[in-house]
Amino acid sequence: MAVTQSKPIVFYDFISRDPKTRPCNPNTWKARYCLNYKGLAYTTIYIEYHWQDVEAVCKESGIPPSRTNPDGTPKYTLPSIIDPTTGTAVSDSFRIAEYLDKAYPETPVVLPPGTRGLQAAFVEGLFPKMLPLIKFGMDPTASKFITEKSEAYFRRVRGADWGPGVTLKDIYPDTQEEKNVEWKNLEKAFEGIGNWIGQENKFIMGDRPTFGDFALAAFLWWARELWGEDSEEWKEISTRWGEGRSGKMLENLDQYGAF
Ligand SMILES: N[C@@H](CCC(=O)N[C@@H](CS)C(=O)NCC(=O)O)C(=O)O
Repeated sequence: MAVTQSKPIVFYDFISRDPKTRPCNPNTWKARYCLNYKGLAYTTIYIEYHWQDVEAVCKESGIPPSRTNPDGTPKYTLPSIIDPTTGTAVSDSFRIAEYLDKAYPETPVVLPPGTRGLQAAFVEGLFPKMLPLIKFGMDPTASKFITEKSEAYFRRVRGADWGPGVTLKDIYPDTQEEKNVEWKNLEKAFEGIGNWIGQENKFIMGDRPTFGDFALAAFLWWARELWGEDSEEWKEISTRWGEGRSGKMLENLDQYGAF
């Protein structure tokens, strides 16, 4: 299936409420980092979070659903890509990474041969560790990421992820005591991830980043957008915890952070 790219890939990402806010969805960033790292040409189409937009755009463009809803109906999600060079449409960041490695084998590999299972396990293991961050991200005032049109939908589905009838208000640590607990949990989570990777390693596999690093960097990127680059919270995460390894990691990937 190896090809030479002849036309830019079309990459679908979410639009932010404030046009000055950088794209900040942790799932779409995994795919964007892969595209940038591989040096592939692409154009971005920004769409609303609102499911009718995601579903309508995907269906119209022939992008398959990435999974099924609990009721068995197809679920369409971003990131998604369409590659006009091969006529292929792919959804789900991991599948996108696999596709790009296969279609463009001369570009830097993001899932090195023999590491697929480990990469998948790393990304899956990362998610529960990032739950404290996700809770902070459910801040009712942090909807600067989500447009007005998509806000009600975002609140409903993200709440429902935690159980029937759960609202974002229930998830967000809104008392100082809850904040302190989740902040400590987040610090411990980053410490744990640092121990997985090893102090001597820049990235999971050593000197070169791979898909799992992009997944971690995508969460860090989100944290930076959430609190703001100059906030005390971001300074603590990026420069104090783990002797600043998270900040350094994101900096090391800055060269692949174009959007
Ligand atoms: N495992 C998927 C997750 C994709 C996903 O769940 N994307 C969410 C945004 S964070 C989405 O598109 N949601 C649309 C919706 O809920 O309608 C990936 O890595 O691509």
